[in-house]
Amino acid sequence: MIEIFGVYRSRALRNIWLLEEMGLPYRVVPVIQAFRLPDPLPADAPFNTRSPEFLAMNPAGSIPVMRDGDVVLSESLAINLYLARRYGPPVGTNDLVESAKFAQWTLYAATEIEPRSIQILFNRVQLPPAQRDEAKVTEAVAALRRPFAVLDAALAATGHPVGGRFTVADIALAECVRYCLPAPEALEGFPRVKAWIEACHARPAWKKIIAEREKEPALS
Ligand SMILES: N[C@@H](CCC(=O)N[C@@H](CS)C(=O)NCC(=O)O)C(=O)O
Repeated sequence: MIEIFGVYRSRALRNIWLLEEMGLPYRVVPVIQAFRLPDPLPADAPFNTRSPEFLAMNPAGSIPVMRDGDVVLSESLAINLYLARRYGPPVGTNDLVESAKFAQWTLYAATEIEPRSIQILFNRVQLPPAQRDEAKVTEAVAALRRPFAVLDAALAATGHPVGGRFTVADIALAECVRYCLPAPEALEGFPRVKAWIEACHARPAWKKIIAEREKEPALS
């Protein structure tokens, strides 16, 4: 069975979402972020991103990690591209060109959207109020206008970025766009992006994993 090492309140959510959408059997092995523990190092600390056993799988010390038989991978988006190619349609693909398009949109999400949208998440939600900087939100909203215009145009034909159906590309983009939702103004002027992210979050697989996520203690 495919194993995802991580927690729902992390980028492991991208992998869990994909596995649910693909209907593949999997289990989540809880590995918590070290920064959430007072002391991650003692032998009796919960399994965390500084545990020697975890560092042996991913020396970078970050979740998620995936194990599928002999294949061990880190980097959430690389894991999803692997699963999409390995297990195929309809959420993945066996086709080389479609695979390349999945990679194109995944890299666009990771490089053009996530670095900005995560600033919104940090500065509107995750940082302690005294450390939040609203100027960083304003800057991120402005910087997202170009990538959101690109995505809005790409959604015009079929409502999806690739293949006219829900795929791994939707997951990569939706998980990076989600971080900007605490600033609704970021989506003003991009009606297709707004309708698309709402449709992504109306999917049964999403609702199921979010219910699991809610059971975990919130990040503070
Ligand atoms: N680019 C990596 C980022 C992984 C990452 O930053 N993971 C965070 C949780 S979302 C983490 O493990 N932080 C814990 C730590 O740094 O100790 C990916 O997409 O997998």
